[in-house]
Amino acid sequence: MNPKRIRNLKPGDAGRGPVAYWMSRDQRVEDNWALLFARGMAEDAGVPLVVVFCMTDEFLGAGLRQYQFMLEGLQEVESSLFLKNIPFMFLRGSPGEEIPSFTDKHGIGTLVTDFSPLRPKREWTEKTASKLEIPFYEVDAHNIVPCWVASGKQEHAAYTFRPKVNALLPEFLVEFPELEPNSEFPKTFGGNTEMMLPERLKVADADPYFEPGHFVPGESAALEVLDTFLTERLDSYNALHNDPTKDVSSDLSPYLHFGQISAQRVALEVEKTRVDEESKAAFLEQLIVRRELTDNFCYYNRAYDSFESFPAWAKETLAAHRQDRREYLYTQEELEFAKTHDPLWNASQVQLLRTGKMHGYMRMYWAKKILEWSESPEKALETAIYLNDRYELDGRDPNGYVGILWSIGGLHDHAWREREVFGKLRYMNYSGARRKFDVDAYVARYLPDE
Ligand code: FAD
Ligand code: FO1
Repeated sequence: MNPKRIRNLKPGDAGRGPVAYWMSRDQRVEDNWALLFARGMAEDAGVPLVVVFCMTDEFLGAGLRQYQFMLEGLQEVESSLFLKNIPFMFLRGSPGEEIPSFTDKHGIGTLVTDFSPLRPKREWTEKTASKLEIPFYEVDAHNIVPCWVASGKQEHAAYTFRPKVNALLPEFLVEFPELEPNSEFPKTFGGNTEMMLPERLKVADADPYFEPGHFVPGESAALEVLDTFLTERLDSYNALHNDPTKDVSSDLSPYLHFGQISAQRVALEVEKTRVDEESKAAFLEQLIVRRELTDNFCYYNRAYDSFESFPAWAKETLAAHRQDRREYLYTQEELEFAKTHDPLWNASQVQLLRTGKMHGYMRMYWAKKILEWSESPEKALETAIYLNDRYELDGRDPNGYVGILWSIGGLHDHAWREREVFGKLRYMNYSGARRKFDVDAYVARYLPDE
């Protein structure tokens, strides 16, 4: 595999013990460069491979719906690994403590982990590296073009990032090798802990609105969703993916967020179809350029979820309109339970509460209205992040922080005609939506008695 995908966080000679892959962002067995790299290290050293996952009780506002989705996916990981004689160890607690003690307890000789640009994982990884006495590697198994290869700095917008990524696709958008099994199941790794929900989530009413079942979790379900998308919806993606009444988008985001499917697998399979080039290009633009741009932003900007990270022009124009009268003001509670005057906005919030995935077009409208109906841009940002990360299955993701900063703070966007409250930020409104799609049909689906 391409050595540019790998970074050595802790040099040193590999100990004689097993190789451990600390799985975090990329929760899958197939098409996982971090797992493949760890397997190769174990093969070369003639030692077993073990996979370890550490579950925290809190993660960026995640609730019952996200932990259930993740745990069911991890149960499938455990059984798929078992078929390859690879033990899966499930730990509870803070990874910065639990992972180093796991390596000590089991005499691990080399540690490998996957890559994430978000602060929690970076802190866990930094803490782990400071405690280890063995070599420690990080592999970007999430991006097609490794984040640190695509660009050495925070990119200004998609148009500056796109040529850099596209130039590197021939080198990185390649087929995956098979994952070889362990020769036999290593006896020393027995007695796994139960994969249980965190205590706080066991409260039955933790998530009263959620209708489970819209998205079946796990690696095999993800491949089925991909398959139906390719055969039934990709050909109309270009024309209809911005219409919330036409469900033609891939519905892959929960699986991509939890790493239950590889974006590289998705891109490889899209390329193989005989669908028209326009639809392929429109989809790959989102999957590759837009998505990998968000890792770029979060990686090179640790304050990726704050007002200070808005582009200067946006901070300026929002400040100039700070005192503008807000025609409507809603509390976080009123927004959370879809209690505004706008049936279209309410319908999008109900879609989010019920299914765990709001339509992509509606997310722009949804966030921009939160800016319009909040007392300040900072409050709007806080509310949008809270609601997004509490209810979206694909939340707590670089795509979310960038999507919200694009909508509320003009990130990766440019100035438009100036107006109340928004200043020069791109504006969206109800009549604009009515011109684009059948608003009444979308509202009726989620608010039948409106
Ligand atoms: P498809 O249209 O099928 O796209 C396929 C994949 O391409 C997506 O899964 C995603 O990985 C990527 N993609 C598509 N659109 C974007 C985009 N605008 N930016 C970055 N990547 C994109 N996406 C999340 O994954 N998690 C979030 O929390 C999230 N929050 C958002 C909040 C706001 C305010 C906005 C405007 C966008 C947000 N997005 C988020 C991006 C986008 O809306 C979703 O990725 C998309 O709707 C997921 O549905 P899909 O997989 O069916 O999309
Ligand atoms: N990853 C972990 O390694 N441990 C967790 O406990 C954990 C919880 C979790 C909850 C919600 C969610 O959306 C993701 C979660 N993840 C967890 C995965 C997360 O994407 C990775 O930790 C990334 O490395 C962080 O960027």
